[in-house]
Amino acid sequence: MRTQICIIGGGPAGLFLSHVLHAAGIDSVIVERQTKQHVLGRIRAGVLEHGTVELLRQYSLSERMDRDGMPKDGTRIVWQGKDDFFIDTMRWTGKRMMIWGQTQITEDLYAARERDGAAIVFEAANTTLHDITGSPSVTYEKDGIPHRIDCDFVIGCDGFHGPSRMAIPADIRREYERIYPFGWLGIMVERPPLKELVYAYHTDGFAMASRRNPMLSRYYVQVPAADKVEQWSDDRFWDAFLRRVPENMAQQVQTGPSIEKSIAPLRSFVSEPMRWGKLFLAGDAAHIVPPTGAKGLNLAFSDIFYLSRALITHYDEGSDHYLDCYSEMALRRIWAAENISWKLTKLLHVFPDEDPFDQKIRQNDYDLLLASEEVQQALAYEYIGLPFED
Ligand code: RFL
Ligand code: PHB
Repeated sequence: MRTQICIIGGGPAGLFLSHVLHAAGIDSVIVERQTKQHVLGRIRAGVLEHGTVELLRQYSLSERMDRDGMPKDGTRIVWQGKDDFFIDTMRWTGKRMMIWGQTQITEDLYAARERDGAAIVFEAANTTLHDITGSPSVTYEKDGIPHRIDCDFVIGCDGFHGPSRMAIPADIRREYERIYPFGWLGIMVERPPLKELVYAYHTDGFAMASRRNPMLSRYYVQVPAADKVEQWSDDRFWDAFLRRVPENMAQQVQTGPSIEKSIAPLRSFVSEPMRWGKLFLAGDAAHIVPPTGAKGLNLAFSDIFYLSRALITHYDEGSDHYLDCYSEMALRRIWAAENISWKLTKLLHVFPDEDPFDQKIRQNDYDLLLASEEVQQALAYEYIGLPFED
């Protein structure tokens, strides 16, 4: 088989790229390791930056989001069961975010790609990249039969564990990483959510309240990295959660049985550069943020904004200007997201090895936030996400 662009990975990054390229008349094939049901079954992101919302609108992917999504103008931080503070993104940036699940975005992307007759291979095994600096191709096996796709470019949208990043020689890759000694235990509950998104700092650990729709709530608590889901009954989860938020808030939480429960490890990671020869990386394949800033999915979309523009300019105008600066441009936004995600993680989580000095610094960071409008404005600016560059 031959195509212009071979995309490895049918998550949000790969699907959105193939959708945008199709709108510009550029051919692509997506090679995905899992079944579609598996991809749609992952429960992940929930908060979209203003820029992501606008991108979805621009590419006619927003009908359900604009109908059923919940506009969001900030996030509440509660502190040791009492003081609270609102990251007022609307006041300081004039921009509106949206609570809308990654699952629904992925469903809409699959529906759009299938409507447009996309080529998507599911359950592809042993996906391998070849001749990346010459005439690239991708091979895989499906039902035990080997296949090969020749292409102009390979785009690695295959998440943190995929083969694309590893196809870049080790002496070219520079990797920056921080692994946190805790994870987030998340549950989904069929009960009305709290009115606002809440991040809670407590000496027991971080907790958070979010939602997916008026009858579906999403809650998280910080747990030690080695914990297993089986150690956390629903009762234990609710005990931990309710202790970490103020009493008046705890009274408003409608608890119930979980319909999903999972633990996500926390990690910060960036691999540079995001290009090697005719291979380009996008989304979690190149970078991971801890979920505290709600940035991961948004970064996947902003990478695709830059990369699709670069590929379209290559085919339409014969210019490689944007391809040549893709990695540098995307990385500026990625490092800003790494920075705010790390800062919020440090502010809101308990580290097992922290000492009284660390605790004083954390308290001072929070006090400064309460006291200074300049600090509040800076946080809102970072939280809403940087604008895209021309
Ligand atoms: P994905 O979604 O991991 O998709 C990669 C796809 O590649 C496939 N793949 C392969 N295909 C072929 N051959 C192989 N060898 C392959 N290996 C892998 C995989 O099966 C998969 O389908 O990466 P992508 O597209 O870059 O999207 C990134 C986002 O999924 C991720 O950044 C977000 O979910 C992060 N995230 C959040 N981001 C936000 O912007 N806002 C949030 O509120 C938010 N909350 C979260 C989150 C992530 C979480 N977890 C579980 C890590 C909350 C949580 C708890
Ligand atoms: C979520 O709704 O799952 C969510 C919201 C905000 C975050 C992380 C996750 O920072």
